Amino acid sequence: MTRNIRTALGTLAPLALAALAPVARADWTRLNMTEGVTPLSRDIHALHMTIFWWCVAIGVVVFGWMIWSLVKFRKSQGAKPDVTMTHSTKAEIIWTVIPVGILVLMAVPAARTLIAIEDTRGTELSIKVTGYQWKWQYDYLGEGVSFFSSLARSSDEARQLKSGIDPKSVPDYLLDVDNPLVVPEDTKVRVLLTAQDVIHAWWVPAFGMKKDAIPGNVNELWFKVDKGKTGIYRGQCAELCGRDHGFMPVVVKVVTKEEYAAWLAERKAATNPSAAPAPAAEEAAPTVAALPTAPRG
Ligand SMILES: [Cu+2]
Repeated sequence: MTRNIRTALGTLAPLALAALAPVARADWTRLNMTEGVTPLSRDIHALHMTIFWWCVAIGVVVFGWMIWSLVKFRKSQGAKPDVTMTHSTKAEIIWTVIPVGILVLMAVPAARTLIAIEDTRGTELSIKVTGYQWKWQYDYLGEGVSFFSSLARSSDEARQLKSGIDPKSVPDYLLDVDNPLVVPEDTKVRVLLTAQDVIHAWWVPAFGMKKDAIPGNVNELWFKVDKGKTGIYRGQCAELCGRDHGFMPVVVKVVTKEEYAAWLAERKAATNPSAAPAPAAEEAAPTVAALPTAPRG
């Protein structure tokens, strides 16, 4: 019997190793949650890793003990089952108190992070995000700037049935939009989320943030992208919202405060050209540009 097991193991082990070879070469960091580019995303990642290693330790102890017991007290070694034991108060207390203690220890850092996620004090910029089937609308509150953000035309053309366009030839296929959300770095941005038709969810993994956009309801989230982390960040609608759910990506362009001020002034002029004659627009521009660069406490 033992020889049979050894033969089977001898045959299976090389096969298992061969099957695992590509796994060993894989980029494991890509499987994990992203660390992101905001203080919150780093907190969430740290929390995730802490709880992960707690779980690993618990797994090692529980399975280690179990396997050791199976081997040590096997029948072939003369182990006899204890058929008289029906109840042990001591054991029940131990297996209740230890897990409760571990849960309390886990709850402390988790509660701290959850509170930080809800803390929108000190917001510097508020943007209302409205989900539609199947696009996003961004309203810069108090700035009079508002626009829609839809799937980029190159992706939209390629996705049509029998378009003849190879999706692989389209850069950022299904992940690009016509008008990205533009925000400044190192600025606390509050996002107010709602929807016009059905439930959507606004998700940017690098910001560690995902929340439902619900019709008739306003949800809130915030992010503050680290200084020096300018660039394009991509996300998705994360709530199945209908036929084209997969075709309403989120793209956030993070720029410097100066670039943001210039972009906002340009956008305001483009939004309302008749209300702002040329000289007035020129006068207004420096005021707008001065706002985000002003020193903050
Ligand atoms: Cu959706």
